[in-house]
Amino acid sequence: MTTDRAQVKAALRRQRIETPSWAYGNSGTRFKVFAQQGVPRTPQEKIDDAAQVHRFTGVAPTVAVHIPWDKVDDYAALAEHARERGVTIGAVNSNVFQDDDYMLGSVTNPDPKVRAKALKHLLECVDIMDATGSRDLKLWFSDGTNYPGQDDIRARQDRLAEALAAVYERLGENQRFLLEYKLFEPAFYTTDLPDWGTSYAHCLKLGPKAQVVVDTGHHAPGTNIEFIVAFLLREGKLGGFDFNSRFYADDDLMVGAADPFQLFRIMHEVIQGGGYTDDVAFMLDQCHNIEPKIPGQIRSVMNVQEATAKALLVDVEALREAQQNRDVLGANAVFMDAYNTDVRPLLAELREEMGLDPDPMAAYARSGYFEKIRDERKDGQAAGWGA
Ligand code: RM4
Ligand code: MN
Repeated sequence: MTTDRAQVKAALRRQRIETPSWAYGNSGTRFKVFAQQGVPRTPQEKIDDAAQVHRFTGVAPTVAVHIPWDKVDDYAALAEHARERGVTIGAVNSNVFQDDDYMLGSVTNPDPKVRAKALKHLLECVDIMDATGSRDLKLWFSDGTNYPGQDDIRARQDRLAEALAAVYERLGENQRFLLEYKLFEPAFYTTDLPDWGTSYAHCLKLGPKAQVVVDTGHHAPGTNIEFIVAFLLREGKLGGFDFNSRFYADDDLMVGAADPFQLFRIMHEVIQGGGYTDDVAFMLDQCHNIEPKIPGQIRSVMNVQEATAKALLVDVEALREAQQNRDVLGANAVFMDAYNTDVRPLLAELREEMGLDPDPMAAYARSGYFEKIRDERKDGQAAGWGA
């Protein structure tokens, strides 16, 4: 391989992976939320835990918040709390899916009063971004219908477009929104933003501050996600990722757990497509229902790093040459050679150069942080989905 090891390490050192505040709280399925020990009770404590992930990996300096799960009186103070812990607040995630009013939709609801309420929340999220200094507003809508004939599919697109235009107008100069899509669930018949094409079409109409976010768990089985990534990057419309993995429907398992090869293929397109910059946000969107949460996040960050390292190791010159020579097997061999490289020693070396422990999982386990939060957070209401 001709790729320079030092260059690969320098690129990995620059990587930024954002962790989600909700990953630190209790979570589960609609069947059961299992309570874990030491779970944060407040947004501040979630940030404290996120800071641990950064402390042991060195590449997770931001934490995404979710409103109203992380509702506080003073967002500037929350941002200050984060800074004191060595991290900053990243994307603000809106939530227009957990209120009784939203049973038939939020911004696409046939009732204009419900639409106005949802829009008000989205605009409030931009106010929060002003206070926290966040660049990105992540918009995910659970809107859709369950039964044919329930509502007018096209009218719902009009309502969606109207709300998005109002949010777009409100964005500040250095702010953007990331429009997320999801194939289905909670709506079972139509979803108003079911795929990247729908998201892309809305974003294209609005302008450069509207970008598509690819949640890796939100596609039909067999979807070629790296193709979507390559296409969106070519169009300058890839705003970021919500990383996770899934075996069936959206289930928010650890990124790289189900299909590390897919993650590598995605990172290859990101790097080749010029997306390995701050303009593309690498966020985790996961829940740790049965595994411990902070180690789950550390493992996830490491999984992204490993896929990235392998993608950086692709011998691009040799790959191009094989492609030009129509050498199908040769090109595939160059690609697979990078994927099959064990990058763990390289990442351990990088961590040592960064003044970190080469083994973040073991270092966290030794740190005593879990025992501390287990004891300190005995009383009070743990954050999470309840149940
Ligand atoms: C959605 C979507 C959003 C996340 C919520 C909690 O399925 O992935 O990004 O904010 O879940
Ligand atoms: Mn998501």
